[in-house]
Amino acid sequence: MPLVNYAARELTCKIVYYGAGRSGKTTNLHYIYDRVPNERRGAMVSLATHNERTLFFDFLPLDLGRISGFNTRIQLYTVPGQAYYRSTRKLVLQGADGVVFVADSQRMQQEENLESLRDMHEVLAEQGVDARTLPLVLQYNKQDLPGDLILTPGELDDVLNFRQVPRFAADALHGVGVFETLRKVSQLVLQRLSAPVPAGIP
Ligand SMILES: Nc1nc2c(ncn2[C@@H]2O[C@H](COP(=O)(O)OP(=O)(O)OP(=O)(O)O)[C@@H](O)[C@H]2O)c(=O)[nH]1
Ligand SMILES: [Mg+2]
Repeated sequence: MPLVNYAARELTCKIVYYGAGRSGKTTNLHYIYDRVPNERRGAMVSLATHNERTLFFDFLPLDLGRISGFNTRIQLYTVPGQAYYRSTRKLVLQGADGVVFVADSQRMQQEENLESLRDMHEVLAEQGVDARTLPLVLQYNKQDLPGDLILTPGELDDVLNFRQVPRFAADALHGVGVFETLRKVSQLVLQRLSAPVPAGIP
């Protein structure tokens, strides 16, 4: 759930970039950090190994300004994609208000994408989160690579997009699709906040 401080009229939401190792999660955050004006961003924290694999997580706080009278902040996190960091992924995903699943578009990475998507659903289930209600956006990254190496967005939909959630083709290295993805997931998270509570829920 988002952190709401009614007295100070502040709202903080957590968005997690999930996906297999080397799919491009950290690259998304670097691109965002580089393009957002100074006064709208906090320090980016990256805990990585010497070869730039995420070891614990990346963290980037952004200030969206006033929305409906609340000073609104979003905190972006990435998980470490490598299989053996599952317990860290679980910690980072805890309390997420929205998720961007970054998929590697390369043909040969589809097993890894599926495994990571499965892992995400398992972790959410362990945390008692209904994955169907969590705002989710898919990003088909590395679409800049040669056509014979990658799947098209339509083909990736068949492999990964069972829920038919919003998805964006991207080249995070050059920023294509990066802000579109961020804008969409933020919009879904904020929309959910203002949605009326379903009948029957105390
Ligand atoms: N060609 C291309 N390369 C990309 C793109 N996005 C990321 N990369 C490269 O892919 C590699 C892995 O990117 P990262 O952002 O570190 O991947 P990650 O998902 O954070 O990986 P882990 O931290 O191990 O989970 C790096 O060499 C990036 O430069 C893209 O859109 N196109
Ligand atoms: Mg990373």
